[in-house]
Amino acid sequence: MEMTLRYYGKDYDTVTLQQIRQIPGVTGVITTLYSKQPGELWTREEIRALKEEVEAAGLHISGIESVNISDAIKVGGPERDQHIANYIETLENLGKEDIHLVCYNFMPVFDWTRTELARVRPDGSTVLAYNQAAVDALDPEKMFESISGDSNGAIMPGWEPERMAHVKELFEMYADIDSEKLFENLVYFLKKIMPVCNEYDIRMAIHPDDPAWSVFGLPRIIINKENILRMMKAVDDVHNGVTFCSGSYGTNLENDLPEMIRALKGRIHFAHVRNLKFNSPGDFEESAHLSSDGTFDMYEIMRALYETGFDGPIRPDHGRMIWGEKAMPGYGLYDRALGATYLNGLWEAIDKAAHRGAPSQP
Ligand SMILES: [Mn+2]
Repeated sequence: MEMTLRYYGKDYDTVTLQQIRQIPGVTGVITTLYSKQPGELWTREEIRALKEEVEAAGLHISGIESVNISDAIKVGGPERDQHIANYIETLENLGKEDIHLVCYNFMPVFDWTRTELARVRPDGSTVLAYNQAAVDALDPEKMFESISGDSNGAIMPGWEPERMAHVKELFEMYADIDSEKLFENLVYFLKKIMPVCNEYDIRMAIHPDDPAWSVFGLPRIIINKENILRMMKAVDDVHNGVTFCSGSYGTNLENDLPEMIRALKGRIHFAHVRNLKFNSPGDFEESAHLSSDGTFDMYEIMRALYETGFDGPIRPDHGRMIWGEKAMPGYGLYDRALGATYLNGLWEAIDKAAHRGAPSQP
């Protein structure tokens, strides 16, 4: 296991690589070329420049989050094969630069969905939150306005203004796409990219849909154990794996997170570990990482990762906004650093307990 932090690049992130370098136990970053549009090619020179920037700060690139999938690939539109060709060439360029992990998602139109980006908690911190009744009352085309108005000026991943300006057309593109069709298009994409993933040993790690159910009538497929197992079986290659995001799968309380981790053993290439606090099944907020602040048992989640031999990067996921910090909602420095430190502490305790009683080395 390697502890990492997400980094959006110097032009977009309020957190610097130098700050990340000072979080105890964090040795890598999960990053991206944030200005790239889905479907666009990443050149080797651009990737190398990003890598050099990270390495100059004494860190390394542990993986990419994300190389985004275009809507043409998701709906099987006319530009699909060209976009897949660009994706393959991007993977080849990443492989040549010794980067072997790519996180992506296959969510239609909207990436993650939250109804509040700054809900105030009793301690004065602010957090992202979701309320189903608020979603049900909302016109999806107004969703972007409500998100962008509250983002501290940041461009939220998956909510890029260029795409959201065409949200009506996006909905029309998906009019005939049900969950079966979306699944077929995912399998089509995975089959096309597996040869290059094998050649360069690139582990693809699909991020779950968040929340893990259909919103605004759009299909969502990466939501539970059954669907992921189906996806892995359809393209049965170790390079076709998953990002285990506790905060996304955990939005559905029927998902037993430690049990899912055990069922996906060997195919979890990357983990986002965070807690949620449920106020009711349709209302949750992104609490501190600590078990006692939320609904999940973080010790059991980390223990399941440990016991299944997980050896990929973990990152604390969204954090609360605390201590007066102004940053992209969910992506401040302070609470994510606390999260990383807490998760490292759990891991150390689990590791030491596992070795207790084992014969001591001479
Ligand atoms: Mn996540």
